[in-house]
Amino acid sequence: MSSPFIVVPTYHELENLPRFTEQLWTALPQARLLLVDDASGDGTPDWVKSHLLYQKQLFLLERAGKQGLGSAYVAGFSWVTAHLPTMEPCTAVVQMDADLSHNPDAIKDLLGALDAGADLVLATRYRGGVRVTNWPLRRLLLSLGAAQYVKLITGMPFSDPTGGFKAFRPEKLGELDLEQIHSDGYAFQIEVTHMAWRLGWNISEVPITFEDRAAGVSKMSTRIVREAVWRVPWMALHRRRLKPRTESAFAQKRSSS
Ligand SMILES: Nc1nc2c(ncn2[C@@H]2O[C@H](COP(=O)(O)OP(=O)(O)O)[C@@H](O)[C@H]2O)c(=O)[nH]1
Ligand SMILES: [Mg+2]
Repeated sequence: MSSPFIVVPTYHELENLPRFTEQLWTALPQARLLLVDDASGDGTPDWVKSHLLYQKQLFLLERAGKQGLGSAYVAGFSWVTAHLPTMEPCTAVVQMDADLSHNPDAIKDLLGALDAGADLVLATRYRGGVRVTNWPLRRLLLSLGAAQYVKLITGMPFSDPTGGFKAFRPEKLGELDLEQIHSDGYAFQIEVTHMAWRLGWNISEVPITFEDRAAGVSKMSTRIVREAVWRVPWMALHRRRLKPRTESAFAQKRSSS
Protein backbone atom coordinates (compact mmCIF):
# COMPACT_ATOMS: atom_id res chain seq x y z
CA MET A 1 0.00 0.00 0.00
CA SER A 2 1.17 3.50 -0.86
CA SER A 3 2.21 5.63 2.10
CA PRO A 4 4.10 8.83 2.91
CA PHE A 5 7.77 8.83 3.82
CA ILE A 6 8.57 11.07 6.77
CA VAL A 7 12.14 12.37 7.11
CA VAL A 8 13.14 13.65 10.55
CA PRO A 9 16.60 14.88 11.60
CA THR A 10 17.42 14.01 15.18
CA TYR A 11 20.05 15.24 17.55
CA HIS A 12 19.49 14.28 21.17
CA GLU A 13 15.73 13.77 20.81
CA LEU A 14 15.33 10.46 22.66
CA GLU A 15 13.09 12.16 25.22
CA ASN A 16 10.67 12.97 22.40
CA LEU A 17 10.94 9.96 20.10
CA PRO A 18 8.60 7.48 21.84
CA ARG A 19 5.76 10.02 21.94
CA PHE A 20 6.52 11.34 18.46
CA THR A 21 6.49 7.88 16.85
CA GLU A 22 3.37 6.85 18.73
CA GLN A 23 1.49 9.96 17.58
CA LEU A 24 2.78 9.56 14.04
CA TRP A 25 1.62 5.96 13.68
CA THR A 26 -1.68 6.67 15.40
CA ALA A 27 -2.35 9.40 12.84
CA LEU A 28 -0.92 7.50 9.86
CA PRO A 29 -0.46 3.79 10.52
CA GLN A 30 1.15 3.17 7.11
CA ALA A 31 3.71 5.97 7.27
CA ARG A 32 7.37 5.13 6.91
CA LEU A 33 9.84 7.11 8.99
CA LEU A 34 13.51 7.83 8.33
CA LEU A 35 15.47 9.30 11.22
CA VAL A 36 18.72 11.01 10.27
CA ASP A 37 20.71 10.91 13.49
CA ASP A 38 24.01 12.67 14.06
CA ALA A 39 25.48 10.27 16.63
CA SER A 40 23.19 11.43 19.44
CA GLY A 41 24.88 10.32 22.64
CA ASP A 42 21.53 9.73 24.34
CA GLY A 43 20.92 6.19 23.08
CA THR A 44 18.80 7.12 20.04
CA PRO A 45 20.42 4.53 17.68
CA ASP A 46 19.91 1.66 20.16
CA TRP A 47 16.31 2.71 20.77
CA VAL A 48 15.60 2.78 17.04
CA LYS A 49 17.27 -0.58 16.36
CA SER A 50 15.28 -2.30 19.09
CA HIS A 51 11.96 -0.90 17.86
CA LEU A 52 9.44 -3.45 16.55
CA LEU A 53 9.08 -1.57 13.28
CA TYR A 54 12.83 -1.15 12.66
CA GLN A 55 13.59 -1.74 9.00
CA LYS A 56 9.89 -2.30 8.30
CA GLN A 57 8.52 1.21 8.73
CA LEU A 58 11.31 2.77 10.77
CA PHE A 59 14.69 3.41 9.17
CA LEU A 60 17.85 4.98 10.52
CA LEU A 61 20.55 6.91 8.73
CA GLU A 62 23.46 7.24 11.12
CA ARG A 63 26.04 9.97 10.66
CA ALA A 64 29.36 10.30 12.43
CA GLY A 65 28.72 13.50 14.41
CA LYS A 66 26.69 16.71 14.52
CA GLN A 67 26.76 18.12 10.99
CA GLY A 68 23.74 20.39 11.05
CA LEU A 69 20.06 20.16 10.19
CA GLY A 70 20.50 21.23 6.56
CA SER A 71 23.00 18.53 5.72
CA ALA A 72 20.88 15.98 7.64
CA TYR A 73 17.94 16.76 5.34
CA VAL A 74 20.11 16.62 2.22
CA ALA A 75 21.38 13.18 3.33
CA GLY A 76 17.85 12.04 4.25
CA PHE A 77 16.27 13.14 0.96
CA SER A 78 19.11 11.50 -0.98
CA TRP A 79 18.56 8.30 1.00
CA VAL A 80 14.84 8.35 0.20
CA THR A 81 15.29 9.10 -3.51
CA ALA A 82 17.90 6.33 -3.75
CA HIS A 83 15.81 3.74 -1.89
CA LEU A 84 12.28 4.46 -3.06
CA PRO A 85 12.57 2.93 -6.51
CA THR A 86 13.06 -0.46 -4.84
CA MET A 87 10.42 0.07 -2.13
CA GLU A 88 6.64 0.34 -1.97
CA PRO A 89 5.36 3.43 -3.82
CA CYS A 90 5.26 6.61 -1.80
CA THR A 91 2.57 9.29 -1.87
CA ALA A 92 4.64 12.08 -0.34
CA VAL A 93 7.96 12.89 1.26
CA VAL A 94 7.33 14.88 4.44
CA GLN A 95 9.91 16.71 6.54
CA MET A 96 9.31 17.66 10.16
CA ASP A 97 10.97 17.99 13.57
CA ALA A 98 11.13 15.26 16.19
CA ASP A 99 10.31 17.49 19.13
CA LEU A 100 6.50 17.50 18.60
CA SER A 101 6.46 21.16 17.64
CA HIS A 102 4.98 19.81 14.42
CA ASN A 103 1.89 17.79 15.23
CA PRO A 104 1.77 14.48 13.30
CA ASP A 105 -2.03 14.88 13.04
CA ALA A 106 -1.46 17.79 10.65
CA ILE A 107 0.37 15.61 8.10
CA LYS A 108 -3.00 14.61 6.65
CA ASP A 109 -3.75 18.24 5.79
CA LEU A 110 -0.43 18.53 3.98
CA LEU A 111 -1.13 15.32 2.05
CA GLY A 112 -4.58 16.68 1.13
CA ALA A 113 -2.94 19.74 -0.44
CA LEU A 114 -0.61 17.50 -2.47
CA ASP A 115 -3.67 15.55 -3.64
CA ALA A 116 -5.22 18.85 -4.71
CA GLY A 117 -2.27 19.41 -7.07
CA ALA A 118 0.54 21.06 -5.10
CA ASP A 119 4.14 19.97 -5.70
CA LEU A 120 5.27 21.37 -2.35
CA VAL A 121 3.12 22.14 0.68
CA LEU A 122 4.37 24.47 3.40
CA ALA A 123 2.84 24.26 6.85
CA THR A 124 2.35 27.84 8.02
CA ARG A 125 2.09 29.28 11.51
CA TYR A 126 1.36 32.77 10.24
CA ARG A 127 -1.31 32.80 7.56
CA GLY A 128 -4.60 34.18 8.90
CA GLY A 129 -3.11 34.94 12.34
CA VAL A 130 -0.24 33.77 14.52
CA ARG A 131 -0.56 30.20 15.83
CA VAL A 132 2.49 29.56 18.03
CA THR A 133 2.18 28.41 21.61
CA ASN A 134 4.73 28.63 24.41
CA TRP A 135 7.52 30.24 22.40
CA PRO A 136 9.48 33.02 24.13
CA LEU A 137 8.43 36.39 22.67
CA ARG A 138 11.91 37.10 21.28
CA ARG A 139 11.91 33.83 19.35
CA LEU A 140 8.48 34.60 17.88
CA LEU A 141 9.54 38.13 16.90
CA LEU A 142 12.69 36.74 15.28
CA SER A 143 10.65 34.28 13.23
CA LEU A 144 8.06 36.87 12.20
CA GLY A 145 10.82 39.35 11.33
CA ALA A 146 12.61 36.69 9.28
CA ALA A 147 9.40 36.00 7.35
CA GLN A 148 9.06 39.70 6.43
CA TYR A 149 12.76 39.91 5.52
CA VAL A 150 12.50 36.91 3.18
CA LYS A 151 9.38 38.29 1.52
CA LEU A 152 10.97 41.70 0.98
CA ILE A 153 14.31 40.47 -0.36
CA THR A 154 13.20 37.49 -2.45
CA GLY A 155 9.62 38.39 -3.37
CA MET A 156 8.41 34.93 -2.33
CA PRO A 157 4.76 35.26 -1.35
CA PHE A 158 4.82 32.70 1.49
CA SER A 159 3.82 33.58 5.04
CA ASP A 160 6.20 31.24 6.92
CA PRO A 161 9.36 30.62 4.88
CA THR A 162 11.51 29.49 7.81
CA GLY A 163 9.16 26.68 8.81
CA GLY A 164 10.47 23.12 8.79
CA PHE A 165 7.23 21.20 8.22
CA LYS A 166 6.69 20.51 4.51
CA ALA A 167 5.44 17.86 2.11
CA PHE A 168 6.94 17.20 -1.32
CA ARG A 169 5.51 15.40 -4.31
CA PRO A 170 8.07 12.57 -4.44
CA GLU A 171 8.67 12.66 -8.18
CA LYS A 172 9.52 16.39 -7.94
CA LEU A 173 12.09 16.07 -5.15
CA GLY A 174 14.79 14.86 -7.54
CA GLU A 175 14.55 18.15 -9.47
CA LEU A 176 16.15 20.01 -6.57
CA ASP A 177 19.91 20.28 -6.74
CA LEU A 178 20.28 19.74 -3.04
CA GLU A 179 24.05 19.33 -3.20
CA GLN A 180 24.15 23.07 -3.93
CA ILE A 181 22.64 23.82 -0.53
CA HIS A 182 25.12 24.00 2.32
CA SER A 183 23.13 26.11 4.76
CA ASP A 184 21.60 25.15 8.05
CA GLY A 185 18.51 25.93 10.10
CA TYR A 186 16.43 28.88 8.88
CA ALA A 187 18.54 29.44 5.75
CA PHE A 188 18.17 25.81 4.71
CA GLN A 189 14.39 25.92 4.98
CA ILE A 190 14.24 29.16 3.00
CA GLU A 191 16.67 27.92 0.33
CA VAL A 192 14.79 24.73 -0.47
CA THR A 193 11.51 26.61 -0.85
CA HIS A 194 13.21 29.34 -2.88
CA MET A 195 14.73 26.73 -5.23
CA ALA A 196 11.33 25.08 -5.75
CA TRP A 197 9.67 28.47 -6.29
CA ARG A 198 12.31 29.48 -8.84
CA LEU A 199 11.73 26.16 -10.62
CA GLY A 200 8.08 27.14 -10.99
CA TRP A 201 6.64 24.48 -8.70
CA ASN A 202 3.05 24.70 -7.58
CA ILE A 203 3.49 25.62 -3.88
CA SER A 204 0.64 25.91 -1.40
CA GLU A 205 0.34 26.69 2.30
CA VAL A 206 -1.61 24.84 4.98
CA PRO A 207 -2.23 26.39 8.40
CA ILE A 208 -0.85 24.61 11.47
CA THR A 209 -0.44 25.36 15.15
CA PHE A 210 3.18 25.17 16.31
CA GLU A 211 3.92 24.27 19.90
CA ASP A 212 7.29 24.80 21.54
CA ARG A 213 9.06 21.61 22.56
CA ALA A 214 8.13 20.23 25.98
CA ALA A 215 11.32 18.14 26.34
CA GLY A 216 14.94 18.42 25.26
CA VAL A 217 16.63 21.61 24.11
CA SER A 218 16.59 23.65 20.91
CA LYS A 219 19.69 23.49 18.70
CA MET A 220 18.98 26.97 17.36
CA SER A 221 21.97 29.35 17.56
CA THR A 222 22.99 32.90 16.65
CA ARG A 223 25.20 31.41 13.91
CA ILE A 224 22.02 30.08 12.25
CA VAL A 225 20.41 33.54 12.37
CA ARG A 226 23.56 35.24 10.99
CA GLU A 227 23.76 32.72 8.17
CA ALA A 228 20.16 33.38 7.11
CA VAL A 229 20.74 37.16 7.10
CA TRP A 230 23.38 37.02 4.33
CA ARG A 231 22.16 33.87 2.61
CA VAL A 232 18.74 35.32 1.69
CA PRO A 233 20.10 38.20 -0.46
CA TRP A 234 22.70 35.79 -1.86
CA MET A 235 20.03 33.37 -3.10
CA ALA A 236 17.86 36.20 -4.42
CA LEU A 237 20.80 37.37 -6.54
CA HIS A 238 22.30 34.05 -7.60
CA ARG A 239 19.28 31.89 -8.16
CA ARG A 240 17.15 34.02 -10.42
CA ARG A 241 16.84 31.36 -13.08
CA LEU A 242 17.02 27.68 -12.32
CA LYS A 243 16.66 24.53 -14.31
CA PRO A 244 15.59 21.23 -12.78
CA ARG A 245 18.44 18.89 -11.98
CA THR A 246 18.62 15.86 -14.26
CA GLU A 247 15.55 13.62 -14.10
CA SER A 248 14.74 12.22 -10.69
CA ALA A 249 15.20 8.57 -9.86
CA PHE A 250 11.41 8.23 -9.82
CA ALA A 251 10.97 9.68 -13.29
CA GLN A 252 13.75 7.46 -14.64
CA LYS A 253 12.18 4.41 -13.14
CA ARG A 254 8.76 5.26 -14.58
CA SER A 255 10.11 5.84 -18.08
CA SER A 256 12.08 2.56 -18.05
CA SER A 257 9.16 0.43 -16.81
N1 LIG B 1 20.68 15.11 12.52
C1 LIG B 1 20.61 16.36 13.02
N2 LIG B 1 19.45 16.84 13.49
C2 LIG B 1 19.44 18.11 14.00
C3 LIG B 1 20.58 18.93 14.07
N3 LIG B 1 20.22 20.11 14.61
C4 LIG B 1 18.92 20.04 14.90
N4 LIG B 1 18.43 18.82 14.53
C5 LIG B 1 17.04 18.34 14.61
O1 LIG B 1 16.26 19.22 13.83
C6 LIG B 1 14.97 19.39 14.42
C7 LIG B 1 14.75 20.88 14.71
O2 LIG B 1 15.70 21.32 15.63
P1 LIG B 1 15.34 22.21 16.91
O3 LIG B 1 16.51 22.23 17.82
O4 LIG B 1 14.04 21.77 17.50
O5 LIG B 1 15.20 23.64 16.25
P2 LIG B 1 14.12 24.76 16.58
O6 LIG B 1 12.75 24.10 16.47
O7 LIG B 1 14.38 25.79 15.51
O8 LIG B 1 14.42 25.22 17.96
C8 LIG B 1 14.95 18.52 15.67
O9 LIG B 1 14.36 17.26 15.36
C9 LIG B 1 16.45 18.38 16.00
O10 LIG B 1 16.76 17.21 16.72
C10 LIG B 1 21.82 18.38 13.56
O11 LIG B 1 22.88 18.99 13.57
N5 LIG B 1 21.78 17.10 13.06
MG1 LIG C 1 12.15 22.60 17.66
